[in-house]
Amino acid sequence: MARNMAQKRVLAIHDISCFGRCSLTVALPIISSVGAECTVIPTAVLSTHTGGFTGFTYRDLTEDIVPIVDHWKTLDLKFDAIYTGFLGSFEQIAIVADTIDRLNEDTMIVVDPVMADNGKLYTIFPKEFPMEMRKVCSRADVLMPNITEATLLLGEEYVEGPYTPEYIEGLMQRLTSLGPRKIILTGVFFDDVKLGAATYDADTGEKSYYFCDKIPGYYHGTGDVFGSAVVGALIRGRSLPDASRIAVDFTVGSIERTYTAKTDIRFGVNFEEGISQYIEDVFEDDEDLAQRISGLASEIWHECYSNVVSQEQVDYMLNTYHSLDAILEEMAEGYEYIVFRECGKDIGYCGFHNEGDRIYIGKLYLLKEYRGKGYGSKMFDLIDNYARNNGIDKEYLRVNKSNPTVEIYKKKGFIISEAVVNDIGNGFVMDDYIMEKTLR
Ligand code: PXL
Repeated sequence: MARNMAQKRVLAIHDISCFGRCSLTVALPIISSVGAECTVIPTAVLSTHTGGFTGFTYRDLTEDIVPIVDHWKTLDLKFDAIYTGFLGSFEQIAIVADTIDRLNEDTMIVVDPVMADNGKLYTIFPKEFPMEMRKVCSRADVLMPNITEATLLLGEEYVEGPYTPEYIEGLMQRLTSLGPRKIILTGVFFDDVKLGAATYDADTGEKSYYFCDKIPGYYHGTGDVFGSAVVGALIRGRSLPDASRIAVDFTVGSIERTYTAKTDIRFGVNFEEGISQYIEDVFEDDEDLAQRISGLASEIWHECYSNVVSQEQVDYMLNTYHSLDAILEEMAEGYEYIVFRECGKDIGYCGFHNEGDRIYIGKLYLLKEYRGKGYGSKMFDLIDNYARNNGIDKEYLRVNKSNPTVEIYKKKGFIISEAVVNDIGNGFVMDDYIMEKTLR
């Protein structure tokens, strides 16, 4: 785990709901857990959150916000990130938008426009609230709405799921017209089994999805667990898709523990017992990743290639090209490795290398039960996108002549350009095709 770097400072602007595990009582421990300083502006103090409780107290602290920021201006404080969530009034929205402007100095602004779910604006808010919330959203670098919030922000009709990738990607693209370049959309589902999050980066065109099995019921504060986990991961330098995946795993783990314990759902989710795993996920380094890849390679080669080449050759290939050291060496040479994951389980990976004029796709592997489900296409999309972003329009790969995937690669636009027989030592040969593709 590599943790050395100048300590980051995050400002979390949320209310503090004293009981019920949401807002600041969630943001503080999660963001601190990855070694970032978590500074706060409490916007209100409530006895509990407002979801499902009646009779809660509410002390509005809006009038304290400007004096707090005025004082900080005398201290010359700098923030690496500002994370906002639940805001209680139009006035608070205006002041928080202004606070962002006053404190933003190369600061990553992450906005969770907490206001609605399941097609409905929370009953405490007037119907004009979403349009006001746009003021804060327009200042965001990363916007993290759920689908209901996304449609309200865009002034679109709420659509019941299941959704299609086209709809989800369209929604995310339209959200970038409000200002933010990066979107994380939560509550995404394409069927009744899995639920997850999607990401879109308008600067790179990169999009990603990550799903887990749906757990029955509705859980309060999960948006704050998710959002805080995203902020913690991003501030420690993880990519948008990684941050989203890590946050989904953390949130779903928290829901699972709560579901199993049959806790009153108003009491929030047990995220506390997931913090140590969250920290491990955020600080995963190349060696941890290479370990996972090597494990996948072994499982996939034994299952898949034992019929294509001899058992001895499988072992030789694994020890020579898919060992922890071999993978680490490739990473050091600039190979990109991306592991595909679902429900906390690694399901496959791709590895490719930018050779300047073309991309060499060295690895494209999926566990048996995940083949034929569209993951391969996602891997190709991801590599195509990488190539385009790097101004490259050619990709190539090599494949054993008797491997049935030759036909799949043809369908993906690859053509056989060469047949090669390579002596790879120990009496083994690779009898391969080189296949290449030109992007258009
Ligand atoms: O979890 C978001 C949140 C934050 N703060 C308050 C809330 C809620 C959600 O209901 O009521 C006061």
